[in-house]
Amino acid sequence: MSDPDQTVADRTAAARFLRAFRRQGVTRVFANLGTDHTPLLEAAAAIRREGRDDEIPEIVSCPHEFAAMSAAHGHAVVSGEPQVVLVHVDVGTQNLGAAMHNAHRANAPVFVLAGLAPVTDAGHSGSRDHPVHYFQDVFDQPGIVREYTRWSDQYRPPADPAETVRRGLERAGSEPAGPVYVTATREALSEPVEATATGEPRRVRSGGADAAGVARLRELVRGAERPAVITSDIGRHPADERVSALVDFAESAGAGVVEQTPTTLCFPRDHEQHLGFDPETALDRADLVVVADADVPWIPSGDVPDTDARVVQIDGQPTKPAYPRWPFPIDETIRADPAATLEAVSGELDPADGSTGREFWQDVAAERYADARERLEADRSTERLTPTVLSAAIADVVDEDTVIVEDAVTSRPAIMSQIPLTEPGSYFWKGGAGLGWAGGAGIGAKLADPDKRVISLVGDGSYLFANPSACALFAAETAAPTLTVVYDNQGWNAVEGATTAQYPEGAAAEAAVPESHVETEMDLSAPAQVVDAHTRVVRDPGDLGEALDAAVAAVDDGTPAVLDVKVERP
Ligand SMILES: Cc1ncc(C[n+]2csc(CCOP(=O)(O)OP(=O)(O)O)c2C)c(N)n1
Ligand SMILES: [Mg+2]
Repeated sequence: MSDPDQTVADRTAAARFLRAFRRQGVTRVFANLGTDHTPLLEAAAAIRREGRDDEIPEIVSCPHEFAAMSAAHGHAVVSGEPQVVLVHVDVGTQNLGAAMHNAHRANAPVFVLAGLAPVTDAGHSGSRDHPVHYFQDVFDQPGIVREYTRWSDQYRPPADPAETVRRGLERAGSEPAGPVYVTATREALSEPVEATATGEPRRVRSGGADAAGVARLRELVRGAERPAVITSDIGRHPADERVSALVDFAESAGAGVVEQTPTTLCFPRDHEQHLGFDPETALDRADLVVVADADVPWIPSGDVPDTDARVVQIDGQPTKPAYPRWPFPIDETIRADPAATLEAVSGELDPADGSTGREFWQDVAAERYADARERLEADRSTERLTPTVLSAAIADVVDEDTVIVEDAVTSRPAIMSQIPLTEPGSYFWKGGAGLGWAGGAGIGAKLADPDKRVISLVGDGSYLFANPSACALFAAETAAPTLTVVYDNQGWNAVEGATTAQYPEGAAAEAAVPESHVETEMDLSAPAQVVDAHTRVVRDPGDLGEALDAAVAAVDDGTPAVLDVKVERP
């Protein structure tokens, strides 16, 4: 009989999973563990004991699944590489919760591996041996997340897990990218399996438009005086080349650019043709609107879009198969990657043709920049601590190596207008509706690019949704320090705003929507004190500069920092 360690290390399905992940470039598994993972832990330990650590990914223990999934999402969008999350049966899957929704909506490639309850009552080393193995046995565990996955499978021996890994990474990383979900019982993971020849996962993406599509778009652009682009995601990985494709197009076509609920930086936020973050600015004025990589290009309520513009959509998935309804009127559709398509079109434009559009949009943008400055001056002159004042102070500590991870809800407009980020890959937002993303996502972003200074900007609500103590421990354990700034308006301003918008004269508005306010005095930096973090509460605008400088110095020195800044509601 062979050496038992050797058997565990090299022949069990668990070992094959780990080795296959690593062979496909996965260096880290974001794991929240349970009794279903014993074969994986044993295989990893046996392989490491033989000094072959570099054959398997590092298993990073994450104190909460939501944080693990958000970290994987944050890492994936920064690095462009699919990440792996390991969770415990049905309960761990349920704790992925809204982080799964966010990764789905943001097309973040994440391979989720979940244990299943053992299927045997006795007779196998992995058989049930605890009451929880009966509690956790449910009818349709993958159904918990099916809607949010691109693909799902149950691993069954004697198949080689390497093929499950290859297939899952291929479905996660190919367009439309997103989460995949694989289950395995611990008996299955304990089985010895034979290795088979396995290929590489393909990464299939849309290319640019064909010659006819490029020619048609060029003709439309040449015929337009005020073209505009509305985009949410065009600056995604690889950010440098995609952002510069949009900049080249905007400058040569004379197009203004709106970043509509951007998931990342799509266009430099100090550019003289940046029209801001409200699509109406373009829809009201443009004669050609190019919707490029946007899931929700505008809100089609009331009289929006009140536009005479021709609307052209360029998108790899133009009919948006992940949305039950997609009611946006589009005049012409080009199914292609928008960055490659715009690059091809700008190569064929005469920049002189764009001068009318450039001048027109530069005036519009200049007005917007002036409004932002005036607003800041007004708030500063009255010594108010508003989201605008806080954002301007944060802008002072942002440099070209800063990455902003944002989940700040109603403080978002202030952040967007006061922090003039310019670098591709310098900004990320969750892309969906699940609050709490930034806690884990900031850690993932820092792990993906350790030389960057990561600053998470969050609301008091979204900070608490992230399980902040778990995130503080997670950051400490992974040596991934970030600065978190809480825009603490003592409650859920978005809920107050939504209620008063729908019922402006209503009883709830009259009472200032009491359910949206926190009356209890709270120190939101305290949850980070489960580790030796740099923490502080800021109440006075005069203290902002010094507090931010000290927090940044701490983070640059390797200590996570949280500032709870008490702001007025915008
Ligand atoms: C997981 C989750 N639960 C609830 C909501 C509903 N929701 C949307 S905005 C909001 C309030 C957010 O509060 P905060 O982060 O403090 O931002 P503010 O609205 O005060 O700017 C809530 C509860 C959500 N989007 N996600
Ligand atoms: Mg709030």
